[in-house]
Amino acid sequence: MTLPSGKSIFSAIARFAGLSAILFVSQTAFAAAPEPWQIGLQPAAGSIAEKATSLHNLLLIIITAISLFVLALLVYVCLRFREKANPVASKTSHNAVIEVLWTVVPVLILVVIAVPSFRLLYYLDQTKDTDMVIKVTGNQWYWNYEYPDEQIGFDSYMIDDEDITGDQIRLLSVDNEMVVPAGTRIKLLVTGNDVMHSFFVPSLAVQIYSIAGRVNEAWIDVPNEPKVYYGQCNQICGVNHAYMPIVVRALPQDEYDAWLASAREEFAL
Ligand SMILES: [Cu+2]
Repeated sequence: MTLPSGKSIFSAIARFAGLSAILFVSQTAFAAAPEPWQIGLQPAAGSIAEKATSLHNLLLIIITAISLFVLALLVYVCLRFREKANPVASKTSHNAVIEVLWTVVPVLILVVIAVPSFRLLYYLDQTKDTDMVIKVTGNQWYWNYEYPDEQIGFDSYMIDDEDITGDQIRLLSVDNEMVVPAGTRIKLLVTGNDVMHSFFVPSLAVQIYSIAGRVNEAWIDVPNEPKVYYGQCNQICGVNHAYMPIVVRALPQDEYDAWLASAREEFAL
């Protein structure tokens, strides 16, 4: 077997990178789904996800700095105090300055983390300014969506591998999607019928448990562009846990109204 020349490797990498970039842009333009070899979070959609992503980025900087600092200390100690360089060990047992420092500095770091963290928690808690309500019920192994104001409700099952068509995504596409108008804030009332499930849509930064006999409240801020957001059950709930995905489809108001008109006939409660 002959190896390709350096030039052709570079052009192959360049072509691959270009192709990936095109695929990435074309897919993310219409859908928020995981990408092959993705590192990091899915692109943030809506104000909650933007705040969660910026908190994540802040934490990433802080934990990276702490890890590098601890690594540097370890390397320094290993070299400076190894037996050869330091044959007589120090008998020091106390150092007031260092003890104050290693107490105060972590406290300050935790305060820096706590402020944006609590700000986000309280932001998540404000479900009062929402435009509409959807009740989400977790079942073994599918989701059920009810629109109480419209008196409609339907089950949402994953599309099996052999039935996948067109632009449907394996393990993520469903037969009946949770359709919402773009540019709205939606209150979710999440409950369960059997074991625990968890309603999780990464790009919208919503994750909330679905528990029988209890209604958990959350809200999502759907951006003002038509797009499909994919999610999955995030609580191990039995053999088909991996096969109860979530699809939130945001449509422009007129298309949503058209969907609603047909849904009123098909899914009337
Ligand atoms: Cu599950």
